[in-house]
Amino acid sequence: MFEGTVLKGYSGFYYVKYNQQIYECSLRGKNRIKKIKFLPGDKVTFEPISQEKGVIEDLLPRKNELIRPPIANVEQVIIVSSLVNPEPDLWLLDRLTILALWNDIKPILCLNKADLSSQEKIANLKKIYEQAKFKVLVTSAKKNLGIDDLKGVLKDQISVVAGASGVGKSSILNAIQPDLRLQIGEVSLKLKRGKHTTRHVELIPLHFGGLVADTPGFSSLNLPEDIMREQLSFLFPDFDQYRNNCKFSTCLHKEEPECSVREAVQKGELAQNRYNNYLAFLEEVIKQERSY
Ligand SMILES: Nc1nc2c(ncn2[C@@H]2O[C@H](COP(=O)(O)OP(=O)(O)O)[C@@H](O)[C@H]2O)c(=O)[nH]1
Ligand SMILES: [Mg+2]
Ligand SMILES: [Zn+2]
Repeated sequence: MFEGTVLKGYSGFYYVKYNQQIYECSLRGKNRIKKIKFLPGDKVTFEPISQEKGVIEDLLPRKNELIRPPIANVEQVIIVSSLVNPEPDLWLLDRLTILALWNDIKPILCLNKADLSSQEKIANLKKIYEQAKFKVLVTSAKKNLGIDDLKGVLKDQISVVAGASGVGKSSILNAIQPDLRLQIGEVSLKLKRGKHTTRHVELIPLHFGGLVADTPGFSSLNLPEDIMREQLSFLFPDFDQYRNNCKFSTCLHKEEPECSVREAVQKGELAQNRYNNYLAFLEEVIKQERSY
């Protein structure tokens, strides 16, 4: 019996990676009967029946499970934003960091198209997000800058690449591994129209070790359903050093007196855009709580 990782499911088969080999696996009757759905990223035990075929035996426990894209055991999400064309969407960026942290996934920021950006802009964004304790990479897929750093981050991990359309997600992955030949510059009309096409999700093995999924982004950008208003600010790691100094332990950092977070924003110690997004998300969380 081998232990492998599911890369994708496709017309009734699952493709399971074990060492450098990929096995086309079918399911045992019991798994079919129980209607177990295996996801890319799942660890499974399987019985090889030839050099390239096998039968899946059991699903091993999942560390986490993303719904959109449907992938299990994701360790980190590479949140890609371009510095220019399109301009950084900090609302989306902050939202993706929240979704990642809530699912116990490490967010890593990748600021791409550095070849088109001023140094000030890069330094400014780096400062804001490093203060929030995120690792920030600066890349140019076009000029092959920062690609080795990104390889170092992806090595031996299960990663998902997320971010708006056109920021360079596929270009970056092609720069990392040219034989991937992912399509560049495509804007999916179907997705734009909001049709619920089940998009094919797969984990791609990297030559240097590690698996990565190129996705159109987290297509469902709803905030986590089960999050409570008091929990939100804990998903803003840059607030950590201030939060404990607020007068009220229940402070939501909104209108309460002697709020240390708000004071830090006023003094310019915390980024205004982070705080604005926090307030916007807080409103949403409160509305969501009420609807239950
Ligand atoms: N100047 C510049 N253009 C880039 C860079 N990375 C990607 N692009 C361009 O941005 C567009 C969108 O790239 P793509 O990889 O398809 O973005 P995706 O939608 O996030 O996968 C394409 O025209 C790319 O050639 C970069 O580092 N610098
Ligand atoms: Mg793409
Ligand atoms: Zn406060």
